[in-house]
Amino acid sequence: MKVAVVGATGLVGGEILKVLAERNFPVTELIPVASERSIGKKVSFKGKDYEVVGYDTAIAMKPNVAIFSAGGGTSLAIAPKFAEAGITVVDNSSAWRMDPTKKLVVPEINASTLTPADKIIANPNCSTIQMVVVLNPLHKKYKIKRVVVSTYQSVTGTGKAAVDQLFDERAGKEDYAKVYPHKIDLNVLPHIDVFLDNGYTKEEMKMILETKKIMMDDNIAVTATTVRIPTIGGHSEAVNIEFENEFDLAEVRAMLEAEEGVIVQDDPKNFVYPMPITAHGKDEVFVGRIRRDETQPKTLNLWIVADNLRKGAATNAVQIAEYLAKNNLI
Ligand code: 2RA
Repeated sequence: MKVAVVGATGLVGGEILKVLAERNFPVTELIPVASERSIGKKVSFKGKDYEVVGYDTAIAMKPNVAIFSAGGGTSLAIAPKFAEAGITVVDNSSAWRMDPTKKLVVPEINASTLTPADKIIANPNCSTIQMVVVLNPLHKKYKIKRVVVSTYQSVTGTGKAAVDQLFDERAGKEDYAKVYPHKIDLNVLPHIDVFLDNGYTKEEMKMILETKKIMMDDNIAVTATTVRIPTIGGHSEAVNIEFENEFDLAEVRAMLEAEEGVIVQDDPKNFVYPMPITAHGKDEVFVGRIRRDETQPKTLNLWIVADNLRKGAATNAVQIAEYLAKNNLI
């Protein structure tokens, strides 16, 4: 497989290269791609250096698949050019996610809907992916009515500049580039992405709308508060789930333990629960603090953590590419 990685010099781009190598994706030719100012830079893949090329050069090289992590604007402008040349695009940005003509894919849930006609496939938002991986088996069994989620999101979700802001503040620098409107070190910002007219942030609306699209059920009510915290290992989420049907706690635990890509870490007496520091660099979604909401029937509380650059971005995108390759769709 000829594989292009568009945005190869970014934080997620670097993670995509690592995941492709770790999972032994059958790469016969790697094409790292970036904007004008990065052309000629080198990226390393499986111990070899590759020179970054521009968009037109990459299209002319006819990769089977192009995994994009280059931002919404670039994706809107460039992904259709790849698609028109017959190259399947897996896109990490928010540009195509809610386009009704594009599939929004978490492989464990809805990869079976993909066909060779899907030339631009959207990778969901990081905080949505880790939540739906856990919600989906529970929805199938007990039918979800409503989800209330609060997130605790890593600065890596904003990108390299945000990680620099955190460490510059921590180092006590006076003069440094600010990505956030406030200090992030020793602080918490109830603000991810832009504020919309309804008072929610775009990140919150992503969680609300993308969940329904991926799980193919508009009746699932979701409300969200998304929060940036000064951590780097991954995103965490406190999730309250109300079901139509009664559940059994032991059965919930057993179902999640059996779920592909999910690891249950739930032994509070021994201080075992998911944390960003232990999820960092891992491909799985970790779930713990599984307990009944004692204030109303048929309602569950749990805590979900995943590395947002892995399952929340690079790993999910590579898993989509793996599905396409395995099923001769590219
Ligand atoms: C964030 N959801 O954490 C974004 C990244 N895709 O800001």
